[in-house]
Order: sequence, then C-alpha cells, then structure tokens
Amino acid sequence: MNTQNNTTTLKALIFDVDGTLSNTERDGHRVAFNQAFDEYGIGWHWSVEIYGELLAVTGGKERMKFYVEKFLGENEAPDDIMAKIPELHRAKTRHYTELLSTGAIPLRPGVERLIEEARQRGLRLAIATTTTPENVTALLTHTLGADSIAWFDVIAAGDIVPAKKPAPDIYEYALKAMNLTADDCIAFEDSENGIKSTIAASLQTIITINDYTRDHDFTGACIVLDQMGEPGKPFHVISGDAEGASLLDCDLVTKLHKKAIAG
Ligand code: XBP
Ligand code: MG
Repeated sequence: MNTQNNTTTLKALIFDVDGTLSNTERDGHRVAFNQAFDEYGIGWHWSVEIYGELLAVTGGKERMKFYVEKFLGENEAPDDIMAKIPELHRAKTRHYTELLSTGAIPLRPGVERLIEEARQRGLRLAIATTTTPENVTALLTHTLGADSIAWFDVIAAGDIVPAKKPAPDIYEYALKAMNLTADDCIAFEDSENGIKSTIAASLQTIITINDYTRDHDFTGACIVLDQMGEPGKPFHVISGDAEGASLLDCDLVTKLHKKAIAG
C-alpha cells in the first residue's frame, strides 16, 4: 500500500506464465519431464498427483533436486544424478517446446482478450516467471503468434535471477527493466509461491486459480477468480469484490488496482 500517493495510475500488467497464461503444468511440463526421464532411461514417472506435491518448489532443475532429496530413498537415485540434472533439464525443455509447437496447450480463457485490450489502451506488458525463457517464447509464438514476443517490454524468466519465486527477485527485475515502481503495476498469478513473490515485491495481485492451486492461501490478493472469463463464460469469484463484473477486463483491473493502492 502506498500511503503517500493514492493517485497512482496503472501503467503496466505483469503476468506469470505457468498456470496463469496457460495450464501448462499437468499436461505440459509434467509430460516433458517424464519424456526426458524416459529418454535418459532413469525410470522415474511423475504422476498428476505427485507432480502437485512437487510444485511446492519452483524451477524445473530445483524440482528434480527436491524429488531426489525428499521423495527417493537413500540408494534409489542413479549415480551422479545431481550432476546430470542440467542436461536432463535441457532435454525436458526440448520435449516441452516440441509439445507446445503442436498447439496442444492453449491460453486460458480471457488471457488473449485482456492482453489485446491492454495493448489498445496503451498499458505496458511484462512477464515474470520461473520457467526457462525458451518456454515462454514457444508458448507465446504458438498461441498469440511470433510477433507477440515484442508486445512485452521485458520477459523476465528462469535463471536470470538466482532466487526463484517465492523470492521477489524476478518481479523486482521486471520492475527495474521497465523503470516502474510496484504501485505503477499489477501482477497476475495462480499460486501461493507466486503471490508470496509479488507481495514481497510490494505488488498488488489478481489471482486466477487452477486445479493444482485452488486450495492455496491467497491472503493479500486484490481478488481471487476461477479464470479471467470470456463473453458468455463468466468468471466465478472465489474471494474479493468484482463490482458486478462477469469478466476480467481493463476497467475491472484498473478499479481493483486503484482500490488496493488507496488501501
Ligand atoms: C513455474 C515453475 C516452472 C515450471 C517448469 O512456476 O515452477 O519451473 O514448472 O519450468 P511459476 P522449467 O508459474 O510460479 O513461475 O522446467 O523451465 O523451470
Ligand atoms: Mg504460476
């Protein structure tokens, strides 16, 4: 909350990617991890359920380390597995981007509509995600088209910062790259690690949940919705006040931002 300047106008929208722009985790990243494990003959398989638990840790390389350390017994991991993780992760990224190139993973409802409207209104756009940069480029290219990459002032992704979400670093990096303050912006997230990161970066946050995150703690969000909504496919409000709206458009985003900044 900014107590000194309650007339701050919204200048930019900052989007998380996985789970927010698209439901990439269950049918995208998880599948690609399993393909990489098969390719390397490792014999691991991450079920939908196990993957939900592994999502406690952001970052694919970090997630694999977490699996070895917390899910496998003493002698269950192949020798030198920790040293092989970067290579395994490169294979996973290759499988994931190939999967995206088939068009198998669409954007979530309302995402394209909101981005188009924001561009028409002259709002700036950015991305702040823990996933690998190539994955963001592939998702944007195969959903909004290759030109859409240039719509974003900054695509802050992956190892560009050493500490991934829930640390605030990736959002702070994006703010610095845009030369904006937290109060100039609003963030879009889907997970508890995501909102911990935005709150630590002093950003206001709109949440759209998904099957993996519906039970997360979103204390501090401007609003929690099941999805952004499309004409004829209204969102459902999980918590907060949508002021009678049935889809998330720039008017509602601006109102939510203004109210949150005013405190
Ligand atoms: C997304 C992640 C990512 C992806 C996998 O979290 O944690 O690690 O699951 O991508 P968020 P990589 O939506 O909070 O940014 O394998 O490329 O890391
Ligand atoms: Mg996410």
